Amino acid sequence: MTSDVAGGGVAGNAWPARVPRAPGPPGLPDPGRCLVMGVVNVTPDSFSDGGEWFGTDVAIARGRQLAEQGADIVDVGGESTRPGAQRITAAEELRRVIPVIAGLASENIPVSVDTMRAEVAQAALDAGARLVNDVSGGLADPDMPRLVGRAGVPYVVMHWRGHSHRMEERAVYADVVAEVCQELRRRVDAVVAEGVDPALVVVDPGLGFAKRPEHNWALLTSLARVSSLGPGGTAYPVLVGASRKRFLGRLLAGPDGTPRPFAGADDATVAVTALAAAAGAWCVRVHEVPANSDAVHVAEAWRAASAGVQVTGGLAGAPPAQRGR
Ligand code: PMM
Repeated sequence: MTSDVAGGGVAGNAWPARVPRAPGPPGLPDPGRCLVMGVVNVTPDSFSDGGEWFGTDVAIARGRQLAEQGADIVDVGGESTRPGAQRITAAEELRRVIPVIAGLASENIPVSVDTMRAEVAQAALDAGARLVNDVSGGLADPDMPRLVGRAGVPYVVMHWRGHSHRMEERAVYADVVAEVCQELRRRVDAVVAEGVDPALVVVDPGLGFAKRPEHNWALLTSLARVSSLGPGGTAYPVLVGASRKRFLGRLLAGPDGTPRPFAGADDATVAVTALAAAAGAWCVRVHEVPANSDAVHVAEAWRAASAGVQVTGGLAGAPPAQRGR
């Protein structure tokens, strides 16, 4: 099976395979499908998994497990970004994430660091991280873009309108897709002006960050527009972080309107993963890897078959843990 969508003859109704997937940045895995980024939040208070992996050994074990389950990248973060969260100090963030990153990197697991601080990003890169995932897109720490530019590593630039304690009041848009694209393009231009190589930029619509449910859905169905922010509409790879977010819990609310708790949103996350991967996302950031990994394989087969490529094989490239499931 090949995922070269541009190659095969395109079948009649090829939705959504006509949407190309922008190539990923060099230095990261490239299995020819949407990547799966597994999340390890080394925090006591993250919305979706707060406290579960709060401790170096348990966090390393979780990261290793995610990689064995098929995560292409393990994303390690030490600061909660849930709505309303207060910031922690840089010293505390370093204490939480650096030993975990060093432990996973020493096992040759591709690691990204989820941080808004240049100081933490630098220490993480020194400890072996290969990608900087900055939910503020370089806005929270003015030193970040220069540091990433000098380091020459891939950089996730997410759409962001401010720290968590002010996030909800900033979720106001007349045309969310147009405004997010415009603000994201400005951030990409700014980080490139500070020395980041455009070939290393990944963009992210920032689902749930100053976004109401309707904003998240509009962005999810406009990934091609979010991607095409480069000069002349050239495409950047897109990362999608929908996993366990509150808009899924609200979608699945009970008859009395009570949102489904986050852990009950894993199946809905898998559905979003399949749709986003089929629509050309470069990577999905998820808390539970096995089912999401299966979903990206299904999506890749869908894309290939929609493009007229015969799909005969099974899960080529899937981790051993998943074969035969
Ligand atoms: N979401 C969270 C944290 N980091 N990084 C990127 N690039 N995109 C996201 O959507 C994103 C992120 C918050 O989710 P969590 O607290 O459940 O991990």
